[in-house]
Amino acid sequence: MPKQYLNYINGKWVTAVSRKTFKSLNPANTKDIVGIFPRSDARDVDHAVRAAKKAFSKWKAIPAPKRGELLFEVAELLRKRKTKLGDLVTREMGKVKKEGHGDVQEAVDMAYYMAAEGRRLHGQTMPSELRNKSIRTVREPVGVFALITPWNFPVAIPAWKIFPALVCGNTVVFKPSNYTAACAAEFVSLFDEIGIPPGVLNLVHGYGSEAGEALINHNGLNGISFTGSSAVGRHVAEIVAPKFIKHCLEMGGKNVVIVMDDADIDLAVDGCIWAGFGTTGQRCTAASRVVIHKKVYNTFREKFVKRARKLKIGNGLKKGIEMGPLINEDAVKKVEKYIDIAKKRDKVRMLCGGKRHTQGECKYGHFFQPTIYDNVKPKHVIACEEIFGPVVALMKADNFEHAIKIANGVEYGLSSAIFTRDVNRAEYAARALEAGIVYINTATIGAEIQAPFGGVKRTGNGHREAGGIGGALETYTEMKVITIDYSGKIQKAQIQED
Ligand code: UN1
Repeated sequence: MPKQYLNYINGKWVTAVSRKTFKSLNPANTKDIVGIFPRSDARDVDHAVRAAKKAFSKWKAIPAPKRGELLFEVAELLRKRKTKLGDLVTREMGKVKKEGHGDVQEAVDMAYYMAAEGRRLHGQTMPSELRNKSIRTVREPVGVFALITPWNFPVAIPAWKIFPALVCGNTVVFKPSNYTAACAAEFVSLFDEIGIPPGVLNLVHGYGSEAGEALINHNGLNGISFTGSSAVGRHVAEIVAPKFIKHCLEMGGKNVVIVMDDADIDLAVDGCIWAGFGTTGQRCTAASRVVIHKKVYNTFREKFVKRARKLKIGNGLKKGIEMGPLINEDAVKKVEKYIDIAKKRDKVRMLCGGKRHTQGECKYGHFFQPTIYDNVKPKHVIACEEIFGPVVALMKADNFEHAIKIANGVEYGLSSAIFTRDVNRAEYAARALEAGIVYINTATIGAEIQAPFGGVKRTGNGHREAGGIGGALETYTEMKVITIDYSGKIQKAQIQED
């Protein structure tokens, strides 16, 4: 029997008002039902937002180091449950076991990091132009934050948002993807276990079109953080921007790896296999374009295709499997749509893959072969649009400048990488690439949580996740300026006295 899960509102586990439910399935074997969840609507969302609002003043009043200590307890539990929760990530989301465990590890890292931020949360002091007057800044929580997360990092991305939001003194309504609702529920249950005060963290399960839509439309929010597609991100912005509430949007990517003629080719191949086909290409940081210097194009292509063909596809819980399934049937159809466009409209040559993988046990899952295209041009659709699957476009560059031009010729700007042994070129590329993240001699994926994470152009709207000051803490706090004039006079800044 699949496990029955509930919403978590005001410190209690409750059903949806409608009593309706939905299921989440194992994408490697859709006969395996992972869990049954409340299908929430506007009424459940309203209960959760009210609970978060009610809890806010008390939570805000707890000193930040003490809030951090509570989060530290969650970090300890999370670390102890890593194997169990990591296996669940693989079962519900499909990424291979090592990556499932890595997903939880990223959350553990974030938990400890943000718990300790409770003892920092620094402001600044600045000198006044007047005597006997001091100026400083302090960080204050924003209020009730709605956190809407995708399925591709079912524990890590919620952790990126929940830990900084809470340590800064905000209260939260968390709406995870319906595809990875069990991971979200197990994660939230850790906060319940350590006794987080009621209403501080609320979990509402459901569909984006129902619970998600109700949440972004709720008038009780002070902030919202969303990770997902650019289309949905735009919709969120259209709804919340007129209300002037903080909205941090983390969206798509069309990330690039540049391979220069002086690169260590085997290293570059390794990096591109990991960045292109790790997590079955379903990372917003995945490298779906590889721009290769013409002198090494053929060598790289041969080695890369050979490696991709050998990747072992299957249920990620099994030993030796290197690539799991796509998340659902829609994702497979989306990849197939791009394969059709590449063939019929852009007439690009496919080097390998292009089909569903249905051998043996895989017939009950959403598996797809690693797919590589040859000599793709910047105008081709597969070089411009985010596919979110195991599809990589190889592109040829005449020289370094040309490679940078191709790299920057897309509407997204999250992650990027260059393989070269020339330190000057590496530094030049690091400055010239239009992206929030640049890697030198390594893959585009695997950002560490202590660094700010986010992108430019269509990828984001100017906020950063993760990291401390200059990163997530900016999103989850409002800066307040406090000035004390201890001169006993009304001194006038900027005014010249007669
Ligand atoms: C995402 O795909 O939305 O840098 C996040 C990485 C991971 C996070 C990816 N740490 O690939």
